[in-house]
Formats: sequence, structure tokens, C-alpha cells
Amino acid sequence: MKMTFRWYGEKDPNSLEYIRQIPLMSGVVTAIYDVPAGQVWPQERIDALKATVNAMNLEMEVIESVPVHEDIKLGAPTRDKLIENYCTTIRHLGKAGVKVVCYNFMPVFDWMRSDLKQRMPDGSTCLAYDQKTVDMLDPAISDLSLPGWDESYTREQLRDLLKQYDSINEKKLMDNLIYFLSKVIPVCEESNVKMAIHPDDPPWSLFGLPRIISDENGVDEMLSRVNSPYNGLTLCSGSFGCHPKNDIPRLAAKYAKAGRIHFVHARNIKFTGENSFHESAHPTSCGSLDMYGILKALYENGFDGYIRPDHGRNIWCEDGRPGYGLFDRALGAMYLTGLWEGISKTI
Ligand SMILES: [Mn+2]
Repeated sequence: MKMTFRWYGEKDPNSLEYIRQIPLMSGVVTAIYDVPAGQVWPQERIDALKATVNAMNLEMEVIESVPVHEDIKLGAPTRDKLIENYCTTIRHLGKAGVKVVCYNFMPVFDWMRSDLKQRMPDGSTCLAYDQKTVDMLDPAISDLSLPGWDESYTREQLRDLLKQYDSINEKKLMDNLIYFLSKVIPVCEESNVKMAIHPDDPPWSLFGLPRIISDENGVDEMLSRVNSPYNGLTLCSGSFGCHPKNDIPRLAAKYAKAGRIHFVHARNIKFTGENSFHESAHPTSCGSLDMYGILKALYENGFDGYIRPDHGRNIWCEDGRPGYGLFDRALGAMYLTGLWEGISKTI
């Protein structure tokens, strides 16, 4: 297992120097953020980023994310050219020694929360999702700014895009994902880069849009229809886990045993009602997920990939990017590393 930490590049207030001071940190998970979805990441930009990271004695073996253009998800006629560009980016990343690419296939909206700074009794703040609040929103008519909202769209563009999804149901979206993977995975095999799809966050439909990587059925279909070890999963405990139907230790065991988990996002959440939750500190007893059980299942089933503490709270007066402050994620990394050592010495 290699412990990693997400880093948002030079503009991230958490410097590489801070990150490397977290004990046992092997590397950062990062991306080139200013190349629009669908365009090729130039080799020299990737090499320069890697050199910056390596200069601080950290590795850059996981990229999160190479975004998938909406036209690929929609199956639009332009998709072949866009997929070709994606494959070129994968080749470039492989040349730079990148081993895993995390991506997602969620239409229009990425992860979604209703509150970025929910204040907890101890004074910390965390991200929260309340279904009743989200139910009152209509992205086509209101001016909203929520996490996961792509603010580069104007309201008209957003309405247009949502309209295009009218004809895309879950089956069609899955077919479009399989089409994408059937072109990309052979390039991954040549380049020794593993694809690790991130589950839908939260794992249910939003605003009537289809979502397909929300449970075991969707993951099974995606893995079996493109049956290569290079076609794998980012096991995000907090994304899958905020629906109680997803038994994370069991899924961790099943997919680790199959060799299809390439990356783990470890995060705990606390259920607050039906389809509602807030994020919590990482330890098991702080939330609703059995973090020990998840790591134990990974260990016992031979998981040997990358892991990172996923979102943390904002604590100690830090006013960090929601979910991505330094302090609580560093505490999370230490908790997870400690759990892993304990597990590895007793099993
Ligand atoms: Mn995640």
C-alpha cells in the first residue's frame, strides 16, 4: 500500500513541503488543471509537473482526474476524436511513469453537496448533503453555485446540456462508457496505466440525470464488459458508502480479490437521514462506516495499490478548500497508516 495525498498544483495552499512532512507519505495525486476536457495534455507539461513533485522527494504515480468530455458521455459524433485525444494523454502519462488514472463518468455534475461548511458541535466544519435541500433546486432555472457545479457553463449552456441528456438513460450511458473503455483500455495496456473509475458521489440520480457507478451491479457490468486488469475502480468509501445498501468491507474484499481496485479514497461519513449525511473525521467511531473493516478487507485480499485520505474537515481555524485542508487529511493519513500497520502485524 502506498499512502498519497491530493495536491492541487502550485496554487494549492498546502505546499509539497508540508505534504512530504506527513510521515510515510509516498507521493501526491494531482492533475494539470488548465487543459480543458477533451484536449491532449502536452508531454512537456506532464514532465514539468512530475519534475516539480519529484524534486520534493514525492512520487507522481496517480493522476486525478483526466476529465471525460461530455460528448463522450453523450455518445455524440465528436466522441471518436475526443477519445483519441484521451488516449494520447494516457500515452504521455505512461511515458512519465504514471501508473493510475482516476476519472469519473457522472453526467454534467461531479460530486455534489448542499453545504460546504456545516459547523459541528466541536467547532470544526465539514461537507454535508441534505436531500431535501437538493430537491428544492432546479439547475435549469436557478442561479446556483454548489460544489460539483461547473461554473464555466452559462445558464443557457447548462440548460442545453441537460436537454441533450433527455435521451440518455442508464443503459445508454453504460453503453457509452463501455465504448469509451473499449478504445482506451488497449492503450492503457500498452502504456502500463490503469484506469480507476470513481463512483458516483452521491450514488443516486441527481436532477433526473442517469448515474451508473452507484452500486455493485453497475461496477460488475463495467468490469466484466471490458475485462482487463487495466479496467478498474477507485474504491471511494465515502461515495459508495453514503448509500446504506453498499456494504463497503464486502465490496472492498470482492474487488480487491479480483485485482480490480487500483486506488482507494478513504473517508468516513455519518448518516443523518434518508439520502442525507455529513462527512466526519476518518476514525470508525466518528462516522457510520467501518474503516477498520474496509482496510482489513483490502489487506486480506492482497490490495497493493494507492490510497489517500479523502475529504477532511476544516479544523484548527484552517480555512482550506472545502474537504481539502491540510490538517484533518494529515490526521486521516496517520490514522489510516496506523490501522494498516496494526492489521499487517496481526493477520
Ligand atoms: Mn472520492
